[in-house]
Amino acid sequence: AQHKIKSALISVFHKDGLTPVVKALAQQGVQIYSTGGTQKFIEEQGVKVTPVEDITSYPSILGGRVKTLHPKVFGGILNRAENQSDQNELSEFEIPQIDLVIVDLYPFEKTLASGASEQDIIEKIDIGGISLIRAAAKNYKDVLCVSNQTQYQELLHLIENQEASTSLQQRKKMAMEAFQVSSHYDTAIFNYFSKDEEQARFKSSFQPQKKLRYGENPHQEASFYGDFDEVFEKLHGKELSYNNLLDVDAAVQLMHEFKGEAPTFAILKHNNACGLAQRETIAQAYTDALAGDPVSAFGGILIANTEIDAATAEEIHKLFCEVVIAPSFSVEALEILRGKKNRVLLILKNFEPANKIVRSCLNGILVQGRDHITDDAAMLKTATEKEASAREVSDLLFASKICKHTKSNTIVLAKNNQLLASGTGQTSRVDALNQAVAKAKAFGFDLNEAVMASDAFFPFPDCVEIAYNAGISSVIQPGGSIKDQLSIDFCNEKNISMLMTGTRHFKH
Ligand code: 93A
Repeated sequence: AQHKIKSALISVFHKDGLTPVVKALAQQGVQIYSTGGTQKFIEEQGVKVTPVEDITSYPSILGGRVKTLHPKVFGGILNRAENQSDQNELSEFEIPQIDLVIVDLYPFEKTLASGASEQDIIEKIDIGGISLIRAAAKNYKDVLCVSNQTQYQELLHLIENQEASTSLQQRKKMAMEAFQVSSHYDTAIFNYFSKDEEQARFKSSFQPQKKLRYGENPHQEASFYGDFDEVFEKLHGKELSYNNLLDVDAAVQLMHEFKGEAPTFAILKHNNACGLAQRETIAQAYTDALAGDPVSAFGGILIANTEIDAATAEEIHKLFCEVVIAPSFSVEALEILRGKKNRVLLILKNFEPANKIVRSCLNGILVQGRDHITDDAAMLKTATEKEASAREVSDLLFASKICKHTKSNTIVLAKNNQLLASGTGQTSRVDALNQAVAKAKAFGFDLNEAVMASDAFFPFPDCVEIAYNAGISSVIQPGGSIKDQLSIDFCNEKNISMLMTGTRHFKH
């Protein structure tokens, strides 16, 4: 599987960094083929090079659009050394073997970012180069593919220290990196082409306009741009306010994480969950969500992921709440809940979170992609000697879903699929944790064997210390602090488990 490089095809847009590479290749007696500009550059370095036209017997045509796209070039790259008929065809058609391909693609993204004209941007969609990369990477068993400048150091090392020979493992790794380059490149092109459609979608989400009674406070005017009726069917109650809409949005985003799961009920206040539980029945889920913080629940927004039945409605009816959202209500439940004139009842028809999030900023707007990652078991890496139990893993993932939808800095404490308490929107993680612990205790929870989720890493071991003292047995966090080890050491010392997700879930 150790292959010696005997010939190379080099076609690079940026020529910098290439000089030591071609000199080293020449020193090893490697035959170098190259395209127009690259060939000229290599010659200027005093290195012998053969124009690719000598292989193809074709000039570069269409203003350079077609220069390497030729069966003699691709035959030289794609042939299988172990396939006799491939090799016969190489001789029959006088195709030279190519063992190394070096490409630096047309700078599509840079051209786009420079504000160039559409014509210039389209011209910078590399066709030949990307094909060379894909061909060489596909045939990694025989060919080494260098698909970007950052790999030159590694390549130089192979040429100089391994006498220009490569192992299968090295070629396969470079092939993987090549497909990373090609997929990134094509994604950038896709994004460019889908821009118009995206903008149209973006615009339509700003219509129609609905005037609201007022904004966050009565002296602020406000409107909603969007289509409420596409998401909800309103069955009952007063007009939704600006603050209600924000809470309703937070509620459906949060509950989207539990879509299709066992009956789950959440109670939100100020866009954060103050109660959430997953149970066998929706009535039990409501009772255990309410237990999380019966004080905050007053005037809250309630959401269920399954139908609300009469038993649940009877319990809800005892609470003053602003909005109740569910995929459906039983006939009896509706009758009970309609018992309060102002209480808003909403059927959640269909909600898919948008891929873009928009906020005003410095008199302009900030736009970002949605946090579409939900932590799952496959992402978890145990950082400690102690492994989490199956029950703990399930609770950790449950807590992390809530954490993702809670204002940062946040700490979420949970046990047996019940939110015990959270610290929300604090200026330090320690404050968030202390708040959560104090709340859990105030509402009578025993934190022994409970789990802790954090939206971001722990810069110091203080949080795990407080958690341990409160009885927490397992922790989930993204990791990535230079001081991770301090928290891990502490957990090891106290025999508690810590699992890293690698994904931060800030919500500012
Ligand atoms: O226009 S292309 O898509 N057509 C081709 O056949 C082709 N072959 C290589 N662009 C092509 N290339 C690209 O040309 C390479 O990816 C590289 O970026 C550039 C190098 O051209 P030159 O050697 O003439 O500077």
